[in-house]
Amino acid sequence: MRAIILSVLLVSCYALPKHERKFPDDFLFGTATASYQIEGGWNADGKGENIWDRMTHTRPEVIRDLSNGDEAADSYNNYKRDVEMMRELGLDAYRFSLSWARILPNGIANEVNKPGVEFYNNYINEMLKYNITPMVTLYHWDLPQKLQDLGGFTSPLFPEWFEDYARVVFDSFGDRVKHWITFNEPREICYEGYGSTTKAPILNATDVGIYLCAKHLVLGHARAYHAYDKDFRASQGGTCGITISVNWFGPLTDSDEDHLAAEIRRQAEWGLYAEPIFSEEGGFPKELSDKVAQNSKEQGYPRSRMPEFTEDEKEFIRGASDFFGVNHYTAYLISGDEQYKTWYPKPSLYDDADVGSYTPPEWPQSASVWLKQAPNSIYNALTHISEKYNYPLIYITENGWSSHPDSGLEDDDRITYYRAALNNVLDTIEAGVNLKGYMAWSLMDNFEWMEGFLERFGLYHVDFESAEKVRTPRKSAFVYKEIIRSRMIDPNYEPPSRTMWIDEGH
Ligand code: PNW
Repeated sequence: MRAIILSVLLVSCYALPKHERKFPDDFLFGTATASYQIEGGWNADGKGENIWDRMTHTRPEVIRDLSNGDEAADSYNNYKRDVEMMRELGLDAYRFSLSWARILPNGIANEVNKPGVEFYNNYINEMLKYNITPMVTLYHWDLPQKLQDLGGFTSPLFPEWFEDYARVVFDSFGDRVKHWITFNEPREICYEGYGSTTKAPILNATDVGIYLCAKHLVLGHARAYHAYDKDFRASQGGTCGITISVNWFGPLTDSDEDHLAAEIRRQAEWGLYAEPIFSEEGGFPKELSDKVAQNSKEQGYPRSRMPEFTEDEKEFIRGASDFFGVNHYTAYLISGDEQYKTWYPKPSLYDDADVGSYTPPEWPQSASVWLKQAPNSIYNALTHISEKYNYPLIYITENGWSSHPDSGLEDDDRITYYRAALNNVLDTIEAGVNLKGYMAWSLMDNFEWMEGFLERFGLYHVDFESAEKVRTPRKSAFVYKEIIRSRMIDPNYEPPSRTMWIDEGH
């Protein structure tokens, strides 16, 4: 009997050659962008100042090419062209973010900026005209400066500011938007923005910044989720989740030491934000919080640098998400061995974690130092979080590859990356992961934060020198279009020409 089952299994696994496997019909294929990276119009029509406006205007030297997002790809004026590109690709969905200060110039919900709301209405309505499902992120890193002046994410008032903003947003767009993402990448907000100098507001409060931010961010997420659940879901019928960056952190060797090191690194990278929301127990991850408590004591702090949640808060946060949004790009191999450790400020997150990391030199390198093409990393990351958190609904809300600005339109390295990633997505679905969508980062080249315009992630090239910010499809755009159309990955597909078209029905 077992032999029969085994051979049936083998036959069904091997029945389809890899390149004939299909994505399910209801699988959402999309692309992603973020407000500050594409919109421009930094002070147009009543928009308030945000932390990226402030930082790039007062500290231009922190951006590698001294640029800023004042104009970016000018989607504020080019939104119809953006939607035309979505139609060219044949997208099912488009993920974009709202600029908080464009809607609430002071951050506080006392005054709504009508033209800001109007802009997003136009963007959304234009997508819906062509059956493109909007997936909307409320916060992709552009905090209103006024709220930063009051402490931003370190303020215990942050959760209520965020809930107030979320209510305005649900109220304004929720009749048409059914996929809400509260925050994009808590790690990048909290560690990079508050615990180091790699994102605005470059606070560099290495000891407590990240942990204070993590607590208030997670509480803010839960407040927005419950507001939606209680007051909007019944009439609007949508879903609300969060997007966390989940790269894969596996053990370098099979030793117990490396397994433990990898677990601690995962807690430091994404467990801090996922554990309170998706775990049964709730609260911050145990091993890491024990380490921080112990270190804090030795360092003379009167209490742990990592704050705690009350039991009521834990209860409020636990389960407060309809799906797990995953941004995934790469992998690292983690070790407890001293030879792999590097220097980190003391005290800080990575000093607390105290593990080393390694990436094999043979993994292909993109234009971004941190981004290499790692084998099987989507499968490893997604099966891991599925097992850990009882198979939540997952969307990959970002995945993509960067090239150099002068690398042209023939982006075969990006095509190789996407094909490998999407084959790995199919492996992941076959393994039983409840994965329902994939958003490529990015629809078009955009302002890549501290790297300015020096790293390009677009399926479409953008000519930032031109007044119209002309968009031109790269070869990868044609390949992605064919994957979406056929729901298959043909390893040999060559676009017949480089002239774009819109298929009937799009
Ligand atoms: C994401 N990492 O950031 C952001 O959501 C986007 O805004 C950004 O443009 C895109 O990825 C490309 O950088 C990340 O170090 C930044 O692994 C860093 C990492 C991952 C994602």
